[in-house]
Amino acid sequence: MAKYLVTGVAGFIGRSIAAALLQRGASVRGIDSFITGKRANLVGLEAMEFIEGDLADPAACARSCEGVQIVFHEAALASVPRSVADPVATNVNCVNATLNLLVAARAAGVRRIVYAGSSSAYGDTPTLPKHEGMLPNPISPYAVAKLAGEQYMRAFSRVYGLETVTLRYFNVFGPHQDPTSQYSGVLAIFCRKMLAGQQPTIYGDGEQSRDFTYIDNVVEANLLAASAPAEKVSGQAMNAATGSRITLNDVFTLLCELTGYSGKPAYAEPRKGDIRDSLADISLAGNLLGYRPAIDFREGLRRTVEWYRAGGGQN
Ligand code: UD2
Repeated sequence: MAKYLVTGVAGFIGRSIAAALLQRGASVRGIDSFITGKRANLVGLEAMEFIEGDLADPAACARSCEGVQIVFHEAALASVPRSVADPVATNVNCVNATLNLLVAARAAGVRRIVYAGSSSAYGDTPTLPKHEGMLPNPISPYAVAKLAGEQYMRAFSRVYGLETVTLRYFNVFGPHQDPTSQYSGVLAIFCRKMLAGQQPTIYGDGEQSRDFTYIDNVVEANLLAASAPAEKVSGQAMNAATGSRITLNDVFTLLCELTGYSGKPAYAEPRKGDIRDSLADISLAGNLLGYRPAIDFREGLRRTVEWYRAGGGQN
């Protein structure tokens, strides 16, 4: 059976992919630098070989790719506002790291890399839903960096014949997502705060919308992308999403129901680099991978709230 590498394995998406692979009896190696990953996320992954290392270091990339057939590249410095505050750090950890990994993967004879792209590539174009035929229009340093990684994937597929597949994730959420950083995803922050009876802050008027995607759907998309025929998928980028959207104000109302929070949200200035509306057309991943999101937003949110209520995400 193939050997897999998961980068960013101490992040919530990486750890979820690694857990699914281990469950299927696969041989898995993971790498993380703990810049944003959490050691607590490695609990349950003891069967995995773990390397503590940074992909900005080419030697760490070479070591992690040795003997590997398939890579899931989840490592990144996520967050639009973090990139606005420090665009160079985002570039180092998203662009340089991705290029180093590609070079090492090619040298090691890796067959395929499945790359964590981002819906931020579409930017603030008013057309909804967003489909892969649209011109990218990144408006934050983070979006530029994730898109650059995607373009490198495409180029390595064309030029070197390394199989690459980009999944453009749309606002992934679920158990194991860190709720403690100012740069955390909004649902993780809101779940933690509202369960603790604390007031969440909505940036802007709350009428911005997102196609929030439950983690299990994204894990499934990755497993499908790893095994789909190369002639169909190599060099391609496709949306990995739910295919429906909800405003932050409606998320807040739903979370009041699920958490028992009875206060009002605070409203603050909109964030720089934020986009207004996001909704994916998921037909390409449906056609090329057979991807269908099995868990809808409401069920995903219910499971997520239960995970935080049970004490998840405290460390
Ligand atoms: C972007 C990408 C997403 C992923 C992510 C990684 C888009 C549409 N999505 O997510 O696919 O790559 O970056 O970080 O580009 N907000 C509040 N209060 C808070 C926190 C956030 O109101 O306490 C708002 C925020 O201003 C935004 C929305 O919630 O309008 C979602 O923010 P986010 O940081 O969870 O994710 P986003 O959309 O920047």
